[in-house]
Amino acid sequence: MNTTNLLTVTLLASLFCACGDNVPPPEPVMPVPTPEQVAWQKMENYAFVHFGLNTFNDLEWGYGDTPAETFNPTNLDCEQWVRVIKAAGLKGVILTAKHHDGFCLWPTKTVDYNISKSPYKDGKGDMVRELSDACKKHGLKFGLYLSPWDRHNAEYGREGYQKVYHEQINELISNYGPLFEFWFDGANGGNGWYGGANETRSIDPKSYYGYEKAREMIKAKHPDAMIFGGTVPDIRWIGNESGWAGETNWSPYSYDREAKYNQAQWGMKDGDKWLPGECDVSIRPGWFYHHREDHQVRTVPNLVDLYYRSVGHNANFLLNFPVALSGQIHPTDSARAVEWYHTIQAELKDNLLAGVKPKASDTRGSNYKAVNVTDDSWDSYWATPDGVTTGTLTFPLPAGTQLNRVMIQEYIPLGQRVCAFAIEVEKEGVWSPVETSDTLSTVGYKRIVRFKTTQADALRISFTEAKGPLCINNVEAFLAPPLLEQPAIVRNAKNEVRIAVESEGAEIRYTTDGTEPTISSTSYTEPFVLAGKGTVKAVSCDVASGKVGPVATRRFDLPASDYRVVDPKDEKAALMFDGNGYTTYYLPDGKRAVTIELSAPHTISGFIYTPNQGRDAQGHIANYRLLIDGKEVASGEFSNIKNNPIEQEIRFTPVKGKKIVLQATRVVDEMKHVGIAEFSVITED
Ligand code: FUL
Repeated sequence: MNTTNLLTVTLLASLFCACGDNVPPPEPVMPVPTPEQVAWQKMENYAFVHFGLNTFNDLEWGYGDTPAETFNPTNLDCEQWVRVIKAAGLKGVILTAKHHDGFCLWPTKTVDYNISKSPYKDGKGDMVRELSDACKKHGLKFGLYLSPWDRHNAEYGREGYQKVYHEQINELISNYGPLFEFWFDGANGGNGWYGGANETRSIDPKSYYGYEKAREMIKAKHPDAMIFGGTVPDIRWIGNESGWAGETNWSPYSYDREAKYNQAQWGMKDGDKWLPGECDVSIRPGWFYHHREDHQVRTVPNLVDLYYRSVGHNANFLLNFPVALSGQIHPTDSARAVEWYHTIQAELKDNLLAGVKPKASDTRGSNYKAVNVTDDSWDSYWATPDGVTTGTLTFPLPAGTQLNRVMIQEYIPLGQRVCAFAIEVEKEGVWSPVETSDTLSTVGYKRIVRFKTTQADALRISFTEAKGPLCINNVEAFLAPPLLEQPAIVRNAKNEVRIAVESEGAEIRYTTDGTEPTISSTSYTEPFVLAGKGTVKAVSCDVASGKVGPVATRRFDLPASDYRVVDPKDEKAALMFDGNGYTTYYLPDGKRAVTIELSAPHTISGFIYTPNQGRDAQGHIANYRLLIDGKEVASGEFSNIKNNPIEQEIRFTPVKGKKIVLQATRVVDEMKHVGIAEFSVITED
């Protein structure tokens, strides 16, 4: 080093000592994320697309024998998908290159059951190519879902399949450019076509698929890609397909430890691996497109709520678009998604803490000052000295500032630390906690707390328990405008209709004649009786501004009083008709069927079965038979009911009858009693 350089270094060092105090950063609290995991977490929101043979055959889980010729989109446009996804603020998209039916959306050399055997582009199509090209063109990240379970492949369950599966991975990772995520879903084994064998095959997912080798292959070509599922993942499934993470949500997790089925929703405080949560959910009830769900697209308030309960709960949000038969995202879905994005942008637009200088109870040194939480840098953070694991940040505000959201972020490269915190506001010299139903426990990458709009002269966040010195890199606060929720409409066992809404200060208007409710429709003040068939539509409204929210529609068929359970004779059976999906009738030990008699014969064209809507409920019917007056009118599978326990609507050729038998031919957890939360028939007269 020459003298000038030496002088410069000495000068710089003395300058650093004069303005900084050279205190080292806190020791990391293990486990910590890799830089790739941090980059992935910063994506926050991205899209899923479920598209394939199921789309054209109105299925959720193809059996493996659906003809390849039925894959025939007439107006396929991957650029339309990408435009919608980008306009909805989503940062990437994951495509179902192969779902459980085994049909490959690219012209794989591994199996014949692929897009080249379909009429699409006369067998010259390649969906993986089309979507990856569109993503490159529009600057969107691209990922792939390759179902390990393959209901088509004759070798599935035997030795030969692993080679095929790995070769499919090899094709996908070699030919379509950078991938940000590779998805192995968890559905495994069971019945299927399997090359014509039509049987049930079970495997041990831990050893059967060779996930360790698959990981090596993927990482060798795509070091940044996050692997979802399998035995050696980088991220974890959040434990439900409803799109939310627990309020307490630790990114650390341990898969090799005994855990409750739903533990993934909360993570593990003492988990030994950094496995951040990903919340997957579909914008419609099903993952694949079904025309009958066109009116069931999630509303904007519902999607906004999910954003707060996923990204705002320290997880990423994976929003699925079931692309329609035309080969495009349905206009309702795209409009909702784009409006959802704009609503969130509007809710979190004006940061009330921007440029505010907070006061900290304690500071590690001049490089870790409290002001780092309101600057624009993600990498600067407020930290407390070693040994200090509690502390407060107080933000002065212009007197009477109104607010209802607080966002907090921890500097996760050093691990997740906060275990408990409190949010208080000062009004005329008095401090009080904000009104929220949230448990204020973990923070992690991002925590957003919603609370009742309050006035404040100052805001205080108290961290009351942490796993090490505090490292907070960002705090923001907002006043989100009121959002009018869609009301919930239910009819109980006494045929009484109740309408409820959660929006702060909102009123409800409704109609029963099929017309769209407006601000001048009947005001809902108390339950009313609907003793026959009918449609109730309701909205919440803000009387002051005259604004109304999204319309909720419920079509009610026969009322509860028209059903009588004749076998088993059990008072509790009435729970099937009480309009409450959380109260469930569990059949007595060994019983697999209920017999119901209608008060009069009707022309019946379908039925609706609702499994228990409670968290982690069991006893869902997986396969069913329905008999009317002794004749079987329908039988089949409620695909994916374990992970996505939504209302199941089954249609059949209309039959006139009175006596109905619903039989469970398979239950998700065979050891459990058969559970029916709600049951109703669809009548045509
Ligand atoms: C699950 C599958 O069984 C569903 O069909 C869907 O693909 C969902 C995202 O993952 O495991």
